Amino acid sequence: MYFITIISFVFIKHIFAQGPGAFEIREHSLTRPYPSVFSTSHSHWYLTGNTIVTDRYIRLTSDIQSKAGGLWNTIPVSYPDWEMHVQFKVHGGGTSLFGDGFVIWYVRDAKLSGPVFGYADYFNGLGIMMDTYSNRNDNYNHIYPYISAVVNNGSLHYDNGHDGADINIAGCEASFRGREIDTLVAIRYQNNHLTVSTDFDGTNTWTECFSIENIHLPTHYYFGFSAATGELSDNHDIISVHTYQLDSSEQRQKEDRTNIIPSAPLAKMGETDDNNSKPSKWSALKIFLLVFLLIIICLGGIGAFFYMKQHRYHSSRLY
Ligand SMILES: [Ca+2]
Repeated sequence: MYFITIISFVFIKHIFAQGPGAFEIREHSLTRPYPSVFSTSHSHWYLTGNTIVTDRYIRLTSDIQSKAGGLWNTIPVSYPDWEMHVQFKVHGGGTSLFGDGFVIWYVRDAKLSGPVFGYADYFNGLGIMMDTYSNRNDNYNHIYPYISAVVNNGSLHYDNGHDGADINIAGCEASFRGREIDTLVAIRYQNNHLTVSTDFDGTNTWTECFSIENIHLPTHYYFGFSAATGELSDNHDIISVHTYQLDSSEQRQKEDRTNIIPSAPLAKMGETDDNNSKPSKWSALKIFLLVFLLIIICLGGIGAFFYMKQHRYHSSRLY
């Protein structure tokens, strides 16, 4: 069994390993067997809250109500462009009610706790929200689990009651919960371009979830993970983390990126409908305009017909 595990890890790593311009950063990665020490000055990883470690997984929360936990890297990221592959597992006893999900963070302040999936609200940085439960009662046109991105400069409130819908900048439906096979998510940040991809089918191929340009993130933030349960619960397990430094342009290497304020100037907050639902909105508007145009043309045609008839009647009376 142990042998199979090692083989599978080598396989995963081999398949997803990056090209010649990328190399794995050991300090920002975490694989089995996990280090025997966490949360010490010698460790690159720090545990918060209810997180527990076994030989098979790092469990941010167990399938128990009102738990919260975190897993935080202690070494800031000094390179501007990176890609992170996370193998995780979200599962539990609930069949229709479960929650709430977990978040992959790239933030200024590590190890904090709070109401946003166990992390602090009004955070500085990037959150990739792996949300398994919709807290909203109002209309929304995608199903959960749902992956979304939030870029925050410390001024935005993440409203759990609305799944952060008003500040999400991109998202996709993502059926990652309760899978028997490995579930993986990849986050790539290069040249201010953020791409999130998934592999939930064990095919060893990435499927793009979303890709957005003009995302500004500084260096020297921290990677981390957090999860929380409330009335609903689930096991939120991190299995492995592989982080790669990517090729950066000369300009990006030279510039001081430590003071960049996290921002997504071109992203439209709140427009996180997935690709399947966006066209339906537009097509509804298009259909309305088309019907409106047809009615105008019909009315015009009918008007012209009666005008012509009337004109002919008057004309015929002249003879
Ligand atoms: Ca939610």
